[in-house]
Amino acid sequence: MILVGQYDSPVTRRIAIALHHYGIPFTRDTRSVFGDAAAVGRISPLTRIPALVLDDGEVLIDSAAILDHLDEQAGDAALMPAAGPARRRALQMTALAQGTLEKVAAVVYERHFHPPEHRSTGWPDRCLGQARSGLDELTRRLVTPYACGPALTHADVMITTLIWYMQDRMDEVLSPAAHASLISLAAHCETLPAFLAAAVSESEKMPRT
Ligand SMILES: N[C@@H](CCC(=O)N[C@@H](CS)C(=O)NCC(=O)O)C(=O)O
Repeated sequence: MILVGQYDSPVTRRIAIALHHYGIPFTRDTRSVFGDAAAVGRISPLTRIPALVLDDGEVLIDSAAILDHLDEQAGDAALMPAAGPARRRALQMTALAQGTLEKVAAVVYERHFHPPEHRSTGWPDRCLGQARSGLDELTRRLVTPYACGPALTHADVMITTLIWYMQDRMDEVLSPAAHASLISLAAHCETLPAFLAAAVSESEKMPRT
């Protein structure tokens, strides 16, 4: 199978980490969703990443829907509890982290695509406030050693790729004091083999304006 997308996309990287964690072999298409938009659009109908091209040519889009398929392949090793409160909790923590990413990315895109004189003032502030609330709530709900308890879940993966993105690209609402537990969880996860195997190289970063 082929994973389409660059690893500076936290939702793409989280698919790569799951694939490595499950030991599922894959190759990569690292063309840029911005620089090579036409090529990516021929594979991924919304011209978004990640997309996963299965061996029979079927194309899966959207990280949650892709992980649903991979978790099925992984069976008992899946990074998502099968049912009950544990599953609900892991899904909610993952949703909080992914929702926070969406608000951070909205600010990054606003600044990247609009020159200062055309930028909205209210919208980025609203997004930054929502991102800060997301980080605060994740911090409140976090347990140890992993986000949802004793075992690694997709919530840890999403939190870690989110923290990487914020530290690399836009860390103004990430507080080293208030969000220390998230930062330290991410630092630990980055030392795990599946995360190291999906490290972000300089060539996979969206250009800065
Ligand atoms: N909900 C989607 C979000 C995908 C997404 O927003 N991907 C970004 C990269 S992180 C993208 O492709 N951006 C380009 C665009 O939307 O034009 C998922 O989880 O896969």
